[in-house]
Amino acid sequence: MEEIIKTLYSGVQPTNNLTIGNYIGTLRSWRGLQENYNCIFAAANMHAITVRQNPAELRQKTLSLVALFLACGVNPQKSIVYVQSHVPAHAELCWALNTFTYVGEMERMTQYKDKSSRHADNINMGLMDYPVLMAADILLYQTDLVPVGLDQRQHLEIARDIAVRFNNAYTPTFTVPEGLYPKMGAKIADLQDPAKKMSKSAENPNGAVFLSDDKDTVMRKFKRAVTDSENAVKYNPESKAGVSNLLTVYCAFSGKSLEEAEKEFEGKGYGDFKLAVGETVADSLAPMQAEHKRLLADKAYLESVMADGADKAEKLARKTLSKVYKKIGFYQI
Ligand code: AQP
Repeated sequence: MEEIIKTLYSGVQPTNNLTIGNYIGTLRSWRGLQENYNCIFAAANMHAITVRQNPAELRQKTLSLVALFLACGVNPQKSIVYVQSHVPAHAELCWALNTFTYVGEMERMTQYKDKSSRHADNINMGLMDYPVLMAADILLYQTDLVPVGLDQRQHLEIARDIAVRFNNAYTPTFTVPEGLYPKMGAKIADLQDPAKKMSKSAENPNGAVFLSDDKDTVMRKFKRAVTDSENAVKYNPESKAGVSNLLTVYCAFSGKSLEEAEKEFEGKGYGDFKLAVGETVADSLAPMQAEHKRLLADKAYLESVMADGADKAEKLARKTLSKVYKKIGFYQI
């Protein structure tokens, strides 16, 4: 019997520079996942404009993000890599799914509440509709699995609800997707405020380590990271949030277990510990940064990857969209 390979979808917004939070939460797993799944990876530029962007920067960051996917080990021969706005079906399915989503549900979304308080001068409809567009992204490809960080769990749950609602209103149309959360590092915290998640658009740039940061910057940011007065490198997210976050980052980049890491720093102070975390992160980022730089210099190649990806994504997306249009009663010619 032929084995059915599951479909996996993930996207990242080309907003600002990516952080080690984005990397640990999702990107780093992509290389390995390609071996077992049909993978589709998107630069989610339609999501990015829910917060005002500089057009020239958005274009450049989109290209840079595609290069970063490849620098992280995504193989465009194996996986579909594309830019969201190149596949019009996302906007089209989003519109249809809007009519299966309630305003009250969207108003309750944590990210909507957070972003509307941070961008009070621009609480636009897109910001509120973000989860429906995300549902369209996922459902268009009959996705089984979505590797994301914990901050996206609420949105993934809504995508599942919308899929079930639509399937029940008609006949089974969408695969109901499951979230794939990393066992460790599903929510990397801000280095200056461990109660907050590390974010690309953090107000304090010292709180986030960017994938593009050079070694000096990485070392400085870890040196200044908030810890506690105990001076014991132990994992306890409740009472030692800062140190536990650093331990998580250290393990994610070194491949060591928490027990191994705790043992390694037994009897050592926070100074030595932070130095080791900084060194490990900076040394792991260096080859990826070099590959990213090399790829960015080859715009023609990146554009060919985007065009090929858009082509493949469009074909799959159209198939689902046409099913949806048929079920909801759109006249088709
Ligand atoms: N701190 C985090 N820890 C673990 N995973 C994280 N992700 C984001 N922050 C962390 C995961 O990264 C992926 C891409 O995120 P996104 O581009 O869709 O935007 P986001 O979730 O809104 O991330 P940011 O960094 O906070 O971006 P801005 O500041 O632009 O809103 C997702 O899988 C997310 O779970």
